[in-house]
Amino acid sequence: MTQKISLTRYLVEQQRDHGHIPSQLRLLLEVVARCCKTISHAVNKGDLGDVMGTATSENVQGEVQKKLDIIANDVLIEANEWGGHLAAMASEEMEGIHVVPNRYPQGEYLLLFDPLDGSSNIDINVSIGTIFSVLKKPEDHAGVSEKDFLQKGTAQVAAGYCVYGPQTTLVLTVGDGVAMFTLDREQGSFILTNESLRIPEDTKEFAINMSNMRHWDEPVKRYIDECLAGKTGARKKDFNMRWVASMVAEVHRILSRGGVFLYPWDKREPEKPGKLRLMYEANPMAWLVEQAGGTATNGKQRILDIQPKALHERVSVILGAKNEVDRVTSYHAG
Ligand code: AHM
Ligand code: MG
Repeated sequence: MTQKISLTRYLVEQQRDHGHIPSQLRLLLEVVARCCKTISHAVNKGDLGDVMGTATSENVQGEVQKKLDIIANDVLIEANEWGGHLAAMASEEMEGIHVVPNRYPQGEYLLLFDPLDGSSNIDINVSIGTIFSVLKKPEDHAGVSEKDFLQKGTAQVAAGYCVYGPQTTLVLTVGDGVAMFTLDREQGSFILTNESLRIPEDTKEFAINMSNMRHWDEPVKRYIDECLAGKTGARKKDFNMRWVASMVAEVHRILSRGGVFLYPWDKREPEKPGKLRLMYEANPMAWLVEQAGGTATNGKQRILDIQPKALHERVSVILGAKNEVDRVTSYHAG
């Protein structure tokens, strides 16, 4: 029988072989994985638990929060406060940062997350997920502030997501490829199911919210028009389209079988650079995609090179198959 490799064993062996998962980072990743298990259980309860529906609050983006948004956020905050591995946390669901309380030791890492991405899918039993990004707190001063979080995506030391779908799957990078773990519910642990995910450079599958077509900018319109023209058009091949409305599920499909995903800037809210958030949605996903051989840009620039100016900053996102992303990006340059 092939031996099952648990997440813990994977992290220990990665440290032994390559030395890029120090013990505090390993603790952090194990705590996040444990949170994902707890969130997965809550999601699975559905109408049988008091988890469905809308809460009475709004988040900092002015979006109505779902009960599960709040539950997932609380799970991540509570589990990560006391371990001594973190200095502070930031979340899509909180306006400011959450500094580790004085009664606990302060660690050297910063954790950012979207506790439950794809909230509009919660009540209809479609895949949703948790996205996370880990940074190191700058060492040149004591204490921690929001400014310490404003680091480029290239500074991430770990990033990943957990998708709550037909299976619960954790996908992780620490800068040495992308590994995938599937939750074994009987054992209660994440088991390595793919140690090196790769995104083919070409694809015939794109993902974009087509209902926004009339708001798009010219380069995006040109790219999608060419895909839709199929075999007889400029691309000389037929394309397929998918839109789950959960970025986690979209990126998971791309890491599993290829494709390209776009949530571009559009004219609905021209003063905002896009819908998705740079620091806890785009950056972790961009790093995962690059680590799997894909590309991620905002149409003009590599996402990981963008200097964040604010915690909840938004960004235009084009990611996935290298040749497709390069093509859309070149249309913007033209
Ligand atoms: P959320 O973080 O509030 O769930 O919003 C992000 C989600 C992404 O997962 C997804 O790509 C997008 O919003 C879906 O947007 P749309 O409603 O245009 O389909
Ligand atoms: Mg989100």
